[in-house]
Amino acid sequence: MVTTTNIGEMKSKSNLIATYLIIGGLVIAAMMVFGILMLLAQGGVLDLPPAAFYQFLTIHGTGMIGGAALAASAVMWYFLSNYVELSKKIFQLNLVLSLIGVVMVVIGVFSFKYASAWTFLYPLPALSGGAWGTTGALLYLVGMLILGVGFLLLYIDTGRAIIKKYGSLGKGLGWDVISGKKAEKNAPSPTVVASTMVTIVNVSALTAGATVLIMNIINVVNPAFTFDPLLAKNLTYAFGHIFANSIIYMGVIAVYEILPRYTNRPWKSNRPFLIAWTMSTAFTLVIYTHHMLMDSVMPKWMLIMGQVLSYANGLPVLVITAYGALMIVYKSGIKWDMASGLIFLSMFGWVVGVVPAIVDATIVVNHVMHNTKWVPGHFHMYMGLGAVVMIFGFIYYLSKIDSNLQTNGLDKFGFISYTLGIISVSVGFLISGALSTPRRWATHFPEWMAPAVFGAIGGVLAVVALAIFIIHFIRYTKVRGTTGSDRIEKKLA
Ligand code: HEM
Ligand SMILES: [Cu+2]
Repeated sequence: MVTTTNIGEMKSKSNLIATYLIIGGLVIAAMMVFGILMLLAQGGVLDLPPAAFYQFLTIHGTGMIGGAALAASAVMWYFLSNYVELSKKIFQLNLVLSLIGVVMVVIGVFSFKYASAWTFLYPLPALSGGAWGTTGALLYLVGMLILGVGFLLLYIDTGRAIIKKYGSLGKGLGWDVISGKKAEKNAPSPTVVASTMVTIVNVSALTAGATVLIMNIINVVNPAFTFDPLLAKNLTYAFGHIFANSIIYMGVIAVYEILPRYTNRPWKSNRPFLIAWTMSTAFTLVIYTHHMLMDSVMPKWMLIMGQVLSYANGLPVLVITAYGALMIVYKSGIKWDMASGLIFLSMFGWVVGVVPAIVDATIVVNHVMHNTKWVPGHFHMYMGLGAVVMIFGFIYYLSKIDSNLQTNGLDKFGFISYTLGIISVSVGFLISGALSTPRRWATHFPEWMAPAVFGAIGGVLAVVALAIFIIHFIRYTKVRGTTGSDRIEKKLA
């Protein structure tokens, strides 16, 4: 029953969701501009001092991961709150802490020249060779800590709510169904399963991240305090790898929720689905060691494990989701519009982006491709054409079910322009990688320049498209609530 109080509650919930999405979208768009400027500099078109390039690199990496995680957490929160009781206060607090963190990071990078890249690898924050000082490092590190604490609180809350409803996180992953104690038809929904996975991996990631940030902060304040660089690197990549990965696992909830509404077919958690998610939970936690392959002092078994499991990491969930998406759409008479189109595109981007990642995880290839632009090549594909497209699909979905706002030819143009744009950015990187162009170099030899310029043109297409998506969404927030919620399902199928 829809009462006036829960209409008010729904409105304020979707206000908060909209704020998350608009901020996330604007951050991603702004970071794309820095991406384009970096490519133009590498392509020899723009005369950018190397120090500025590294500041751009730092803000781009930090802002993309932060902005996309923020928006993706709104997707997760929106759907998860239909199953469990989440705290709106915590969700608000996370937004406030994120904004404080972002402001500090931006000031640290642009006013105080901080440029360690978003990986802030110890002891770089304290040892800049004069490129930046203590203030810049502290602003950045403390800003990241505040951001991290906000997200940590959010995932502690999702964990609390899941445990309260389902009994334990294991049950949230459906372990009692896997073991046969509970019938498949009573399994937790895909949204709950994915949210449980994200809760587990991100609480671990953020705890590791907070630990190493605090150690770095003490080291910056008092350089006499040092700690084991190998431990620091492990903690840093445990944080960075897992947190960045979790974006796609939050975004995929949009796929699980939106495709069934468009096809009138349920997306059920069956046993293979649950097993795949449990496998990906375990793998995601341990494979950050693929960032340590050059650290010969690491225990060999850890490196081998990292290498082998990296192949397998996202694969179970990817395969089960891609297959599920194809099955649910097949002969369903689905209506293709912006939301369903973007959701389908995101599956394509994810699958295609994983292929060069798997190629790179092969040791013989890794010997050649390691630290070349091949690496940003694959992650721009599955982040740019996969993870964030799930978010864009969600914003078109929301504006469709909750208003009478129509999409038009401009939105379609945006769809095509975005697809071509990100493919060009990624292909530009992959070609650079194949030419053995190193990643993270401000200056390129002339023979490395052409793919960078090509990528920059693709970047412009992508940023124009994203502007169209954001304008559509902002227009929606102005006319929100012009459709009754009871008409929702009819409108889609
Ligand atoms: C218009 C779209 C984009 C352009 C033009 C672009 C451009 C770039 C460039 C030039 C680099 C540095 C490459 C190098 O190592 O030499 C980079 C790195 C990176 N980008 Fe993007 N990017 C775009 C979209 C995205 C998106 C959508 C994400 C994630 C959501 C993302 C995340 C990252 C990350 C994490 C790095 C690594 C930073 C580092 O090495 O520290 N980018 N990007
Ligand atoms: Cu990784």
